[in-house]
Amino acid sequence: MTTVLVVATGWDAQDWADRIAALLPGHRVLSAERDGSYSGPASDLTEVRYLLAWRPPQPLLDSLPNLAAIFSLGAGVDHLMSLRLPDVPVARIVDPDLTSRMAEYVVWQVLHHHRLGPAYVRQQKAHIWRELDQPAAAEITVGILGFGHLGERAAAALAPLGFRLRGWTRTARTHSVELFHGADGLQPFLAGTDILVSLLPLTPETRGLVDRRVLGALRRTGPLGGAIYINAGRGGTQVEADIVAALADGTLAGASIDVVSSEPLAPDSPLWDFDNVVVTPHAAASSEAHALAAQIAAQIAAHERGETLVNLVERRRGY
Ligand code: NDP
Ligand code: OXD
Repeated sequence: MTTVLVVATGWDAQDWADRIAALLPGHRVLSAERDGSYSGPASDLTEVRYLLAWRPPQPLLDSLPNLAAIFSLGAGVDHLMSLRLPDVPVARIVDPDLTSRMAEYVVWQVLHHHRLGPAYVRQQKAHIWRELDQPAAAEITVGILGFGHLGERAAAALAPLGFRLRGWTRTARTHSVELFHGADGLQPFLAGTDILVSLLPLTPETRGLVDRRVLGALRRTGPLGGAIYINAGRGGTQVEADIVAALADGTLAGASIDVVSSEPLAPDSPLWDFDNVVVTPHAAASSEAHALAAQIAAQIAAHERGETLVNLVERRRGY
C-alpha cells in the first residue's frame, strides 16, 4: 500500500491527512505532529512515497529514503529550497482559491492607501469630519514586483478599478500589462511606480532586494504624497530596518506588511506603531485544506499512472 506523509509545521496536518485519505482510498496517510515531529514507528517513514510539506524539519526529511515526490502545501517553496532535498520532483500550489485570496488582499491594501484610509482613521480618532482630496485611480501606478501567477491575477483584479499597472519579472515576457525585467529593468520600473506590491518568491537572488535604494527609487511626486510599499510575498526579500527608516523619513508614505523576515513580527518592532502601516500575520492567502487537498490527491494519482506532475518547481532558479 502506498504511504503518504503530511508534515505541516504549525498547522493542522491531521485535517490535510484526513482529506487526502478520503480522496485516495487504498493509500496509507500518516501525519506528523504540529511541531513537525513524527511520533509513530521509524519503520513507517521508510515506506513514505509522497510527502505533503509545510516547513518540514530536516531530520524528518532525512528519514524518508523512498520518496517519489514532494508537494509544498503553499505556493512558496523557500521553506523546502533551504533544506537538503532528495532528487525527486517538487510541486507547489497553483490554485484559484489561493490566487483569489491573494488578489483580494492586494486590492484591499491598494485601496486602503489609495482611498486615504490612514488619514481618515486619524481624523476619526480626533472626531474630525473633513473630506480630503482624493486622487483618481487612473493617476496612480501600481507596480507589481514578481509578476507570476499571483501577480498577474492581482493585476487583473486591479485593472477594472482603473489603476495604471506594471510588473517586474526575472525573464523577458510580453503581456497586456507593461513588464520590465532583470536588473536593468528595475530602476525604470520603480521610477514610475507609486504603489509597490511585492509578490516575489524568496530565492538567493531576491533576498534583501527591497532595501533603502529600491524604496528611494519609487516615484514620490505622485498624488498620494509619497510612495506606498505592500509586501505579501516573502519577508526575506525586504530589509526591515530600511523600511522603518523610509517610513520615518517620509520616503514611504505608507506600507502594508503581511510577511517579515522572521515570523512572527517581534513585539518591539517599530512597524507595529506607524499609523500609516497595516500589519497582517502572513494571512494574505492561506492554504485551505478543503480547497487544495483535491489538487494534491489528483497529482499523486497522476504520478502513479506514470503521468508528469504539474506546477513543478525549477530547483536551479529556486521557485
Ligand atoms: P510564481 O513562480 O508564479 O511567480 C514568481 C514571479 O516572481 C515571476 O514573475 C518571476 O519571474 C518573478 N521573479 C522570481 N525571481 C525573480 C528575480 N530574481 N527577479 C525578478 N523577478 C523574479 O509565484 P506565485 O506568483 O505563485 O507566488 C509568488 C510568491 O507569493 C510565493 O513564492 C510565496 O512566497 C508568496 N505567497 C505568499 C502568500 C501569503 O499569504 N503571504 C501566499 C501564497 C504565496 P519570471 O516570470 O521571469 O519567472
Ligand atoms: C504560501 C504561503 O506560500 O502561504 O502559500 O505563504
